[in-house]
Amino acid sequence: MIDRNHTAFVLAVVALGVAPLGGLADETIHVKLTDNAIQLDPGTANAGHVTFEVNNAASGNTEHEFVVLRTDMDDAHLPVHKDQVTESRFKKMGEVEDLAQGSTRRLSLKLAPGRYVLICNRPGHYEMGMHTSFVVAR
Ligand SMILES: [Cu+2]
Repeated sequence: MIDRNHTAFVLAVVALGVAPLGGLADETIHVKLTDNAIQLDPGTANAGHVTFEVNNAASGNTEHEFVVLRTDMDDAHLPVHKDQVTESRFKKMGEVEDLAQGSTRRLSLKLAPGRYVLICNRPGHYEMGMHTSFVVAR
């Protein structure tokens, strides 16, 4: 009887270790920063720990950055002042700054379900198209 209980206990522990627990997903989003776009693969995530692996794929020797804002706004219609999105109007979740052409950096965030906007806020880059929406599901 003791052996049988022990086996059941071990099996239960193994099952917990294998099964993903709701809300604790750990996902990686590949982010490609081009001169006029931000490309995501995949384009959505589940709530929990999300790691953005951000690559600056600029054609020239251009530094980019990557900013995560929490907002329901359309990513194409954010408030702009002097060629930059007014970040102070939003809840900023995190960012990667001064990313050199060709390099990759990781940004790990704990994200709740909802809508986010991802931008590069180097002067003029948002207006050149460096923005996209990002949805975090439950
Ligand atoms: Cu940029």
